Parts: sequence; structure tokens; C-alpha cells
Amino acid sequence: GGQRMQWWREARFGLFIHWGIYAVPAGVHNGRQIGRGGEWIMNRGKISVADYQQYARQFNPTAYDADAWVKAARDAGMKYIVITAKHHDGFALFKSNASKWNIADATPYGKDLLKPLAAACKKYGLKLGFYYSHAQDWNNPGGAAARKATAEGWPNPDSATIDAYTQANSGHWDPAQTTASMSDYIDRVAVPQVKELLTNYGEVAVLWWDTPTGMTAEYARKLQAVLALQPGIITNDRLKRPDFPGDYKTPEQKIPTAAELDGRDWETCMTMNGTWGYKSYDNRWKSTGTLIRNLIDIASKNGNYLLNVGPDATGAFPAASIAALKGIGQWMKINGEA
Ligand code: FUL
Repeated sequence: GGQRMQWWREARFGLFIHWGIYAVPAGVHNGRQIGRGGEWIMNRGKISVADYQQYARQFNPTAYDADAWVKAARDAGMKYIVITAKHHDGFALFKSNASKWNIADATPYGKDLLKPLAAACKKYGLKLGFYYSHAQDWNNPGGAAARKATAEGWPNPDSATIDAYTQANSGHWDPAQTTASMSDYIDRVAVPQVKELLTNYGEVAVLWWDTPTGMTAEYARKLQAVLALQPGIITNDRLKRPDFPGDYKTPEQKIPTAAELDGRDWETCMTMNGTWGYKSYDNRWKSTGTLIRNLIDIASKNGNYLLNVGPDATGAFPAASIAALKGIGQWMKINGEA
């Protein structure tokens, strides 16, 4: 859809936000640093459902200021925001009637986090998109669980050993995860939650699916049908591969070379340090100069740059992320943008 894609093609620069319960352990479980993305801690650390849900009792982001977040993005020259409405841990940042594992029902904070963000996006004129982990869900029974082989081999050296139980149960590590079928999970959790997201927050510009583990064409069709609730919405290419290509491709943590481009729209998503979800000890920050050069490289090849911030459990952006956004904004001003 050329018309639907127009704003996105002009946007060039957006803010990705990975935020959820994983910001509480912040990369450390039982005194052990768990490797790779902080948002994968439950899976990599094989944390039981009951233990992981304990962390929700400490998720009380009273410093959350949606207005300040969106203003920081706007001042950096960003035109849209994509936030993890639900990541692989299945936790919903919104009030949901399809699962109690959500911000309003499972945390002391007790209220929806996406409504203020939608209001701030409207105020500052940014488009709002929702990331939704439609297949993987490690808390709602029946959701899929991926165990990816890595360059270092199988199992991932960062994770606990893949034991016989996990081998025999499609990557799950806790019997609580398998008390429903994936089909039930799609019908009872994923489809109703996507309906909630596309009904309760005004205009939703992007649905950002992720990791199609265990997806069938039937599940994909059910989810795709819900998009009719937002006639102008666009989607990425991660609903199910390769038969549901969506509107644009999503190279992750890398910028395609000119030779790799194939005429399809694309968006590089990238972290500012080494993790999507907040980790207390990840200090591998890219310099502001690198981020600006990445943006130039991407824009020159007609792509978009979706740059990530992982807020902490209080609701604050890491100081280094705030500084980087400011630095990019200064460059934008000098160079006639924003
Ligand atoms: C990946 C996910 O598994 C990561 O946690 C992150 O959300 C990234 C953007 O996509 O596939």
C-alpha cells in the first residue's frame, strides 16, 4: 500500500522501546549475570513462571513520564515510536481482559502504561506503533518458546543446559507453560490482546510482530484479520515467514549494503548498547557519532532507523540514552532537520 506507507517512508527515524518486567532483574537472576538481551532473561535463565512472576511485584514505575519520553524522541528528530506492548515474557504493558499477566492486574503500579504514551504521541505529532510478541509467550500457557542455536553452538552457553524436559517440550522449561495448546493461546490471548491494542489507544500506525516460532498459516490469518480494526496500519515482516511478508523488512542490528537491497521497504532496528531490555551492567554504548553516521547511512539507502531505548524499572531512560538522543537532536538542528 503506497498510500499507507507514505508517512513511514518519509519518517526515516523512530524510537523503539523495550520495556517490561525484565527491567526489574535487569540482567541478574539469583546473583548470576544472564547473557544476551535483558528481555530474554526468563528464557536464558530458565526461570520458572512462578519465580518470574515474583518480579512483577517490584515493577512500580512511578517515574514513568510518557510526555518526557515522547518529547525526547521528538527533539531527537524521531517521527514514530514502537513500544513492546507485550514481549516474549508475555507481560502486557496494558490493561488486558485476556490475561491477568498485565500491568494493571499483576503489579503494584496497577494501571495501563500505553494510554499516556498514546496521548503524548498525539500531542507531539508522532505516530504510535505496537510491538507484539504474537507467537512466543513464556507465561501465558500455550505460548511458544524458542531455543535458538547460536554461533557458539547448541545449547547457548549463556543458558542453563537444555535438559530432557525442555528437549521434549518444544523449548519450554516449566510444566506451567504447556497446560494449554498453542491454538488455544492464539484464540484466547493473542487475538483478543491484539484486538484490545487496536481498539483502546486511538490510531495505531504500526503492528510490529516478532519471532514467528510455531506459527501456522491459520494462526497468521487470524491475527492478520484483526488489523482491519485499523485501516491505515502497516506491519513488519515477522508474522510468519515467508508467506506473510508484511509491508517492510526488518534487518536487526545491521545496516544492509547497497547490494543487499531488493526494492522492498526496510527498517534497521538497533540497540544503543548491547541489549534491548534494560540491563544494569551493559555499558557498551555506541557513540553519538556512530548513531548519527548510522542514521545517515540508512537514510541514504532509503531505509528507516528504529533506535532502541530500554527504560529501567522506575520508568527512566538510561542516562546514556538520554544523552545520545540529545546529541542527535543537536545535530538535527544544525543540519536543518526537526
Ligand atoms: C528479536 C527479539 O527476540 C529480541 O528480544 C528483540 O525484541 C528484537 C528486536 O527482536 O527477535
